[in-house]
Amino acid sequence: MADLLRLLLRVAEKAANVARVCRQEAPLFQLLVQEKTGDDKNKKFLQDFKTLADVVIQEMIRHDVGAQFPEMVGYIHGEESNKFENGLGESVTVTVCATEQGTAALLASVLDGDETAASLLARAIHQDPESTVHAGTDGLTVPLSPSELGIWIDPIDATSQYIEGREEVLEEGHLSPSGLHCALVLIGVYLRSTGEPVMGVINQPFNYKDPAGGGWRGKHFWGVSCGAIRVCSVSRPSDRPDQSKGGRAMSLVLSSSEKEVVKEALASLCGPDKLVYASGAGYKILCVIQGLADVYVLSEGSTFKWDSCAPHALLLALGGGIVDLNKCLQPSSEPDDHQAELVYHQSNTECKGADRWANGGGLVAYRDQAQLHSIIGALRGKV
Ligand code: 2IP
Ligand code: CA
Repeated sequence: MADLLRLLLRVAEKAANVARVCRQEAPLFQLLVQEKTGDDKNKKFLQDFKTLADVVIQEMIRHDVGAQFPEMVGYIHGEESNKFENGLGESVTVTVCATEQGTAALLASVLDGDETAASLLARAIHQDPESTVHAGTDGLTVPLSPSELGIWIDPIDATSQYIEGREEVLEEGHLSPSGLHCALVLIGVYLRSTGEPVMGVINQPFNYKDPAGGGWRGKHFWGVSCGAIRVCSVSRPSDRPDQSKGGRAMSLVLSSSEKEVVKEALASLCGPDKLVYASGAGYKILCVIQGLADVYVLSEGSTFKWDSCAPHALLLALGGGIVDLNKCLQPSSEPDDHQAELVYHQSNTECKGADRWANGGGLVAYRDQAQLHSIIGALRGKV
């Protein structure tokens, strides 16, 4: 299934292009912002944003993966519903058509006849990205077949940062709490039978802005975790000289909306200056993957399967993982209990709308088991 990995890297790059094109055209960007309603609303925000870019990217990934791997059609899920309402109150189902012209015509009906915007978008969707060499994917063998796999897509995670659009210059080795770089394209692959994540691709569309006016460049990350095969485009922390743990207190990344009681318990474990806050569930997990933070703790059920599946595969490939915090806090839970790792194949049947796919017990994303155990120890009986 190394073919699937290469395809996902290519579609994620296409997705990043679409995300960049949508921001480049200011009037187009205004048109794209819509509010979510009803059960699909992420209860965390008073007002959540749904962009046409999100829907279009998700459908493009679904289309491209389904074309190469027909066995996966029906198992490609995402955050967004592809029903879109235009300014006239008409409901349009957004799909990617066989031709660029067909897609442009469909998009024009969503964009109230704005053909310029529709053609721009359709071009980005149908254009193949410049062929890039994905180091490490050649010669990789993944013993899986498409009929065993399902996919979770988050077309743009941290939509609020994407919409706000603040530009930050990223400093090597440092976590930058908010801004456009927090927006990520996340594509995760899981085993239908067990729900275990096996492959993940992350694309950061706004990683670097050319100071000479050449626009934004993205960056991608990938990982495979399948039995004994554990490969990641990011090197293991132990292989990075600057990341050795010798005497260094662990650093934690949290959501700015984290509960006081959790912050207090964690501050007494590693010191208040070791708690940092950042936007985007995917970006926070990426910080753990990159070693910019050791652990991400979230006590609430405000993330979803599409937020965590892709980065979870990278963490597994690095020897870490993502566990359900509530499960770990149960008195019966044993350290090293793999039952607590998040899985991706079953919905919370008692919930409605997006909450059916929430990581309802909160989570801890970690690279190091020992650090996970200290976090659980510090939170037990307090949350
Ligand atoms: C959101 C986004 C938010 C995050 C939330 C996710 O996804 O990543 O930033 O909240 O959990 O579901 P926070 O930043 O407080 O961690 P989206 O932007 O795709 O809705
Ligand atoms: Ca998300």
